[in-house]
Amino acid sequence: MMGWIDGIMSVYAVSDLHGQYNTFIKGLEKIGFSDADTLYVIGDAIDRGPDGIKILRYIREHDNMDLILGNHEFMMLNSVPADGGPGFDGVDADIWLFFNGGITTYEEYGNISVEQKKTILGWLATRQVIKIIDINGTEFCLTHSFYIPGCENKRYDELTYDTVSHIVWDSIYRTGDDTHAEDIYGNYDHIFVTGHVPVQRIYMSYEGDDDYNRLEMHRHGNLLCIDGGCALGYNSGINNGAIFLRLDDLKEFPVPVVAQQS
Ligand SMILES: [Mn+2]
Repeated sequence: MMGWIDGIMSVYAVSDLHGQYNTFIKGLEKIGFSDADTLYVIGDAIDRGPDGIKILRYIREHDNMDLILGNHEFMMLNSVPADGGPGFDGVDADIWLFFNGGITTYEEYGNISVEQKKTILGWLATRQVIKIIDINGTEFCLTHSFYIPGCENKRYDELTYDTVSHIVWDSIYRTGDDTHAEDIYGNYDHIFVTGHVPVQRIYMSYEGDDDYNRLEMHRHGNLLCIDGGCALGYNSGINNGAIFLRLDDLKEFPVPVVAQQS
């Protein structure tokens, strides 16, 4: 029934890698990821850490991996020219580069060819924002954060800016924030797999737990969050990293952030 018993055909999810390429590769090794498996990266592969573009290219070059758009890829798409040209004059350029750690990605992006830039941007613009997948009869909804019915399996370039913005930014955990959202997940039958807010922050501010060191998936009913806080980087002083989740049996594989070689 479940392929992983024989070492074949498992489906994994991970989110919020935030440029931590070495941690990403270490995680793939830890789960024994093979060509028969599938991996969904549920947004925010880029920014803050140094190797976001490298992660995007790695995902794009593997047929059994895909990216669901996060707010960081959304900001990038709305910052730089879609034709791979120089500069940044999009509506999100300021919040991306100067308030959300996009500058590291922009620097890395500056080192690839115009052709490679166009390829990456074209690929990003055709990624899905909400993805529904069925695994052994269980319906999973993969979204970076929020859910809007009717947007399932739609690509970024098929949705409006405002719709994508709500899906990738709004969160029930960002209390007091202008992207704070209603807890709507219980109204639906899917198991939601999301990222966007580090689990350590949820355990602290939403659960009132003062332990920053839980690199564990957070569950709230049918809403799962697997953002392990790679955004905080290496040597953060807390137990942060990536949480790979095997959807077949909901087994977690936590991977603390490892040092970058560069
Ligand atoms: Mn995010």
